[in-house]
Amino acid sequence: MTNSKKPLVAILMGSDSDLPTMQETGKMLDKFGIAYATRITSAHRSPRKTHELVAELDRDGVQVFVVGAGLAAHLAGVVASFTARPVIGVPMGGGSLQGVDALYSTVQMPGGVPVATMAIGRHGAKNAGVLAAQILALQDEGLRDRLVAFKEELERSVEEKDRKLTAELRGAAGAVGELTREGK
Ligand code: C2R
Repeated sequence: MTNSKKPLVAILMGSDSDLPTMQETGKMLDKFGIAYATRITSAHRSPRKTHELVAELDRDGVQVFVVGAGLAAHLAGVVASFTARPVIGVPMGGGSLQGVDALYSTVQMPGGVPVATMAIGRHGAKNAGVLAAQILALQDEGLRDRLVAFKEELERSVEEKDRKLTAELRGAAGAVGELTREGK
């Protein structure tokens, strides 16, 4: 998941079990043509490595950190303690508390050390990719254009779903003679 250009985003995660979720972030960054590095590190299990890795990525020019972790998810907060770059946290779902533990651990940062916390799980991971792109787009007009096109694509996809549903209901209405309940 690391492409050949110099990474502008680092996707960090606490374990390989987070990878299926965090791949959603990578997919969005691929879509916008943003280079990124993907690494596993743990504030709990490998604190020294976490410190060194964040310092190294920071030095190498990473602009935004996206950090996924589950359970007592302290990784994003610890990353934020080591860098002045923006940190986006993604709480993993699953576990006995279905990700609510990770959500609270990620979002409840003490003043001075923000972590922009996304939704639990895949939607959060996807949005982390979009938010990272939006941050980078502040300095990159081409990227901003791609984000605008993405918004238009979202709008078109809703239109398409509505058109399809309306056509299906029309078909059904032919059989039952009506389109909406209000029509009764
Ligand atoms: P395993 O699947 O390796 O047992 O990990 C990981 O992000 C993962 O979701 C279970 C969960 O533990 C999380 N983990 C953290 C941290 N390190 C690992 N929350 C940390 O440093 O915050």
